[in-house]
Amino acid sequence: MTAVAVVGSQWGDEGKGKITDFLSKEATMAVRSNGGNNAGHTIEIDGKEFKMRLIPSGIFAASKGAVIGNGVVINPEVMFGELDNLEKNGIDTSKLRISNRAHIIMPYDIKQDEYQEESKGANKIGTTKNGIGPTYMDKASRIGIRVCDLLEKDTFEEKLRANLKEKNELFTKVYGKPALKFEDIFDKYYEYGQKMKKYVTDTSVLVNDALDNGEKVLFEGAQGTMLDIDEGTYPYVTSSNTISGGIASGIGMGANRLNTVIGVCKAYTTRVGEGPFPTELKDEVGDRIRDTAHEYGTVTGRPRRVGWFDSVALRHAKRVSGINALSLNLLDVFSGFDKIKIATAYELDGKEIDYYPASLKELYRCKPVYEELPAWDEDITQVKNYEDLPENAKKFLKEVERVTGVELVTVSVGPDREQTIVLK
Ligand code: 2SA
Ligand code: MG
Repeated sequence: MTAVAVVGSQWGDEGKGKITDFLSKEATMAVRSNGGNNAGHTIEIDGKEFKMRLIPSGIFAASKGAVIGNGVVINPEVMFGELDNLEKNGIDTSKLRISNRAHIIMPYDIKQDEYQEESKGANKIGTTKNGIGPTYMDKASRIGIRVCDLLEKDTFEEKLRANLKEKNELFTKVYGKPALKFEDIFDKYYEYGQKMKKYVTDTSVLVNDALDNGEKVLFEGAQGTMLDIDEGTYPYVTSSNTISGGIASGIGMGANRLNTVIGVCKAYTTRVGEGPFPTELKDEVGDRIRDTAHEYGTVTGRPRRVGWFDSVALRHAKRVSGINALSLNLLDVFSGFDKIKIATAYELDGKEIDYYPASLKELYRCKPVYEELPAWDEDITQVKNYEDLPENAKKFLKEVERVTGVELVTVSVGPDREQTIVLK
């Protein structure tokens, strides 16, 4: 198998970094195709922790390149910060490749994200305030600044002047905020472009060539299916396609190229930010899961909302992303629990349904239909083989496979690389 994608199958933070790290050792190329520094996972290498938000975590192992594809939005300051940190720790960063078609997160995009959220008040999305949404807005409105534009001084100047005119109008007239100055942005960002130059190429060619040569390429998804701009809980979503289809467009490759799509999930569900969450637990059970699993955001530090495993959402994710393998994390959290619940369907206005409603109002009226499974007392954090798991843990995993219709490939029982049970 040459092309393996890792995608989140819930609302992000599923622990994609772990399986990505695991698979990246075999891959010669690691690729990111959506989102920006709203993503993030922590990778541990030789006892050192690296917080990766933009650079593919495959940078540590991939011999042929760590690729930032055209579908990614780049904050150059964050990127160079990450690069500096890697270099300081002796990691070879020369394999980084950046798409000439990727869009740049500009200072006005970050401001716009902040002002938009502020003005929405109670209806805010709860974004990471990294300027992700406004950058994709610029892209869709065809005023975005791409990497290749940053490299042409006159093009960049022209676009920046035009954009600032428009954005400042919005900032001052609609939001009552100060205007941004051309001089404060131009030189700094042109410099970023010059610094970026050595990494810039047509990454679509690079990735397609690697696939044509039979190389193993790992596609690192960011966020999760339920945050997808088309298939997620709109408008409480991020602004990119987080589903596997987003990989094809975010790289410039055929949709038929992926062999395996691994969906990553937790043994329960979490969500940060606002929006519907049918299986949410607002009680002491939820608090217990949050405390046991340290469910606080890596990017914003916000406490994550916690709920039971939702197979309706999982089956939705399986369908829209073509998930054909499942990687489950944080099974160990349920040691010492009395029971575990799995939502098998929703009840909407007295009727049982088996699909994810598009309407937010309907979603808010959905009540999960649960089945209950007994938990276990044993500490399972040192278990290495499936056979050695407590019977009830095995039953839970079997049930996850049954209700999702996808086979598990890995199960994680702790944060360490070693604490992974490989099933297939
Ligand atoms: P934004 O900033 O425009 O993308 O925010 C829109 C909504 O999307 C949510 N969001 C996320 N939720 C969970 N995880 C995210 N990213 C990382 C991941 C998290 C991490 O990929 O796993 O590990 O640090 C992520 N990114 C965006 C956000 O809360 C808003 O609800
Ligand atoms: Mg994450």
